[in-house]
Amino acid sequence: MPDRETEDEAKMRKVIAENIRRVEEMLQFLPLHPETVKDLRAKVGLLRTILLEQRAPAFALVGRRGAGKSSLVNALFGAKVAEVGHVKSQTGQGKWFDYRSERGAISVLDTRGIQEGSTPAEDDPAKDAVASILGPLRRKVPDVILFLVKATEADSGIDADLAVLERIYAEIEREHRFRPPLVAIATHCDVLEPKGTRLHLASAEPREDVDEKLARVSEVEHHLETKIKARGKLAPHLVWTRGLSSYMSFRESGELRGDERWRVDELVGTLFKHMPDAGRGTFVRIARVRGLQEQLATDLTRATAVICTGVAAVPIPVADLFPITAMQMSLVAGIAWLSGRPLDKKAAAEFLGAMGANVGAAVVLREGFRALMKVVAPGLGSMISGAIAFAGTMAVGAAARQYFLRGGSIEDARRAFADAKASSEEEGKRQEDEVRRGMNGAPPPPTGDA
Ligand SMILES: Nc1nc2c(ncn2[C@@H]2O[C@H](COP(=O)(O)OP(=O)(O)OP(=O)(O)O)[C@@H](O)[C@H]2O)c(=O)[nH]1
Ligand SMILES: [Mg+2]
Repeated sequence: MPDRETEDEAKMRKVIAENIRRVEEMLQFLPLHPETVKDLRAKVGLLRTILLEQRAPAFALVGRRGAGKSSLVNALFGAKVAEVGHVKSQTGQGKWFDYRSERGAISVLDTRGIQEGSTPAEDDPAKDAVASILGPLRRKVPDVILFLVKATEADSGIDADLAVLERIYAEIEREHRFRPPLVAIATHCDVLEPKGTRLHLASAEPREDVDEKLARVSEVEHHLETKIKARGKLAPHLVWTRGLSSYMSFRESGELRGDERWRVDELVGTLFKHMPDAGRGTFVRIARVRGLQEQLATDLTRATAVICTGVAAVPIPVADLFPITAMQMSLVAGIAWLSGRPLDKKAAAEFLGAMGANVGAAVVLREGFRALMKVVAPGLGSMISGAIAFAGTMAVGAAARQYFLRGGSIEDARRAFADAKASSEEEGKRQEDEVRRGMNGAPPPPTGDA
């Protein structure tokens, strides 16, 4: 559980946990094919992980002193959270440290510079730089290991660094039976020749200068990748090798003075891709990359919509829409949270209120009754159409994304709602068919999205 949880957040989490528990209970009563159950459980699991079980993503940053480890942490936050050393070696004894902003924390093992040139400013009793990080690695396993080299130093003595990296991998493997993905980064690419050519403002620079600089960046990347690939113990784990710049300048007060970050968004995308769901929600809040927030919010929406389709198949009176409404409310709260807002009822309730009280449920109710008038069916049970529950939930999710992630107005959100509802109806029918087929003992088609 995230620390520093406010009372409101704790309350909201309790409500969501209760909703999810109730839905799980309901789904149990559905005589579904085991594959369909498995799929629904996976979707409930995603909601649970994103909304209830988030933790700080954990990165081990390995690199010589001055390679730019602390700067990279700041670059991920887009704010000054880590002390950057300009003269002396800054980061002391290797330990896990939570860097945090009001949007969440990233747990970083900011190793003291490997191959020290000078004693770190903070006292480190451990003589061996490697020994100082083995202890912490035993205590907690990183989601991703980031290996940093200055672009200008990539060809000097990198073998010793890679030997250290191998030791680190061996240790993690021994302790955790896990080998984290490895991301190799050449930092300080902005200072490669031609030094004055700004990569972060490339469109304003002469094309040939930019090309020359990019060619140098590629050269460094190629060299770095070749070196790592030559080591059998590291090669299988390498997922990404890129040059970038994390340079940002801050005033004493912490105020941002200059931002020359280049390709950090690509790095963020890579880290997101290779970390478990339990860290993803927190990470997209911190890094504020809209595309990734959207991606996660879309996943949440779809998962909730499929679950609601299942819930609609449970034979309960039409009026008992509680679980569907509650799940839609949780979805809205979750999307608001991904955008960086606190996880509490207020934002979700205000939004739904402004949209026109419980829009999604209203749709389900209205169309459910319409269906009831048309069809003479025995038992009022499954009169809430799964297709309508699906489309209504997709619509709520689309509206929330429009409002919370894209900063749209309530009017925009209403439009997004109507569009998404119309465009999800066909898929809703397919989803409903799938659930019904499952109830008749047939497995879902293999292409059904998981
Ligand atoms: N131009 C440029 N400077 C950078 C970049 N990344 C870091 N720096 C600068 O390099 C110096 C060292 O950066 P740090 O982030 O403190 O390096 P570190 O790896 O944390 O160093 P230690 O904690 O001492 O091991 C600082 O002056 C940073 O401003 C970059 O991509 N480009
Ligand atoms: Mg540092």
